[in-house]
Amino acid sequence: MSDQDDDIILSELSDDDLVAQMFDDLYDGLREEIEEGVNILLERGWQPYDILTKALVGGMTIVGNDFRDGILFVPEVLLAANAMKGGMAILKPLLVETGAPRMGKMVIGTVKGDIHDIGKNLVSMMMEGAGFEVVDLGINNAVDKYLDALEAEQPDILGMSALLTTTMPYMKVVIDTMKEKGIREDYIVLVGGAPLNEEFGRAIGADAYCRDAAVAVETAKAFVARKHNRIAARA
Ligand code: B1M
Repeated sequence: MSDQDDDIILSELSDDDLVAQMFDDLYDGLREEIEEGVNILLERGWQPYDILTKALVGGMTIVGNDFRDGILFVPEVLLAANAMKGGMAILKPLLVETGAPRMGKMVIGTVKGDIHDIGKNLVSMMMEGAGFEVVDLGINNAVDKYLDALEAEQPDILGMSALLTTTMPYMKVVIDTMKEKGIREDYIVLVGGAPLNEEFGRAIGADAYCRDAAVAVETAKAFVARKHNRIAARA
């Protein structure tokens, strides 16, 4: 974001300035700088979870908002997501070690007959950036592939993506099969993709349609919080 970024020595910045600089570097998709920033914060004794939430997720929230508002575009967001992944790769093993709380878990895949995956990948990256564990099934997923993954992974959320008007009805096949098997209510079902809209999401029995990756993250957070509150109320 700044022309002066070249002159900045990350290790000489105060914690607050370093985090602010990492927001800028994430926005600019500078993976090496993000990795360096994460390592410096770790050396300074920051907890991995604090680095994730305060430096990386904080920065990615700005990217997500500007993407939603049409200020950033797909190539820039992919670069930012790549930089974020660099930081995440350092933190991931440490987060598992320290048992830091996770936001939740999502299984996601593009539906049968559809090979578009750029949007789905963005959603996966943004969800990971927001602290969710994501199991990405890739493209062209038949109903059995989704159901097997639900059983094996026991996620909070099933996410489905479709970019073609000819493939989006397949989402209903998956949801109807979940109903037949009596497992529909066990999962939060979120759907997305350019040809979908809220009305379609409602009509096929999804919990929510997500217009973009930023909305997917916010929707997932809201539904998982609601689920946890329900479980707590029952206990
Ligand atoms: Co295709 N394609 N394509 N294509 N392609 C579209 C979708 C199309 C609208 C282009 C057009 O004609 N204007 C059109 C569909 C028309 C229709 O159905 N009415 C189309 C067509 C026709 C086709 C083929 C049939 C072309 C052909 O072969 N004759 C063919 C189909 C192949 C198949 O799937 N079986 C095809 C192939 C391809 C490529 C392989 C060349 C390539 C895909 C590469 C890839 O994905 N790896 C491609 C591309 C790139 C596009 C366009 C140009 C761009 C899609 C994209 O990546 N957008 C697209 C035109 C367009 O959409 N303007 C088009 C950027 C991405 C970030 O946005 O995917 O919408 P999006 O994801 C967003 C949200 O939708 C949401 O969040 C994302 C991030 O913000 N979201 C979710 C998406 N999934 C979500 C899941 C969630 C939540 C949110 O779950 C929780």
